[in-house]
Amino acid sequence: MNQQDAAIATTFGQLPALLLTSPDGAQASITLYGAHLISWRGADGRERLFCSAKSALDGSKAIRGGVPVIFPQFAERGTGMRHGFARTSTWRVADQGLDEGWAFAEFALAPHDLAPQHAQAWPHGFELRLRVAIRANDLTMRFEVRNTGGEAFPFAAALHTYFLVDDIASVRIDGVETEELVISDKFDRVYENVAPRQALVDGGVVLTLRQEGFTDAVVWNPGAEDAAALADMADEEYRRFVCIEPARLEGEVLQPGEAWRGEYHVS
Ligand code: TA6
Repeated sequence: MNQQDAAIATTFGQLPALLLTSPDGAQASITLYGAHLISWRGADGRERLFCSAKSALDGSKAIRGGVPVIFPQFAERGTGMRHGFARTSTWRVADQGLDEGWAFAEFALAPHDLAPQHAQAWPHGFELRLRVAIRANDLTMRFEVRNTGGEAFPFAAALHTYFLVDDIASVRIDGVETEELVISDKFDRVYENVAPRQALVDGGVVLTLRQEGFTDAVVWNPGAEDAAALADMADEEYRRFVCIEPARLEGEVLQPGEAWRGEYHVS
């Protein structure tokens, strides 16, 4: 396999995307809209990410599934737009290729890429980078925020990962609470200063999750009632995913010239 075959241009719904393929057969698709990882299959061929059949895939609304990049605000913790503008902005491909068997792509977002209303509402000099790399049954995401302006700014960030599961009722999450976590209904909880290693146990499958830089985590499933109220989710789909999200919810302030980095490793 040569460098060109590791990342090829494709579409997902109506959205331009990159398809990554590693020499050992792992695959991932990332849309430029949101630098949104929407599908990841390890070399074992199994899809690991949920994406709703009802998700908008035309750039009119954030994608419901995969890994939305949350920046510069988490949920409604601030006066800006819910979960920030990164997931609904169109990023650029900054780099792509092969590196020691990893197929990777790196996406960039700066103020000149934003819709004018977002650049006005959040008037800071910044550059975001998201690097997605896959090999064997491993996924690594690296998110970087750089202050390219003249003034400090605070931000929040998260990788709002929708893991595909067989049935939410039989899933176990280790590492976020002192006891193992089982989800039986609507669940939405923030874990500050969480342990950096967690596990998602879904029947015979164990995904190991490791976060660096991200100090917090959020676990979410809407449950039957809230799922029914979501226009971009089919009623029964809540059973098929759980969001486990490495996050930096608050407190991070970047001085001019400084950068912050958060990583998520899943295997
Ligand atoms: O991360 C959990 C959360 O903030 C929930 O409260 C939930 O509503 C979810 O994100 C999805 O938000 P969205 O804006 O994508 O509908």
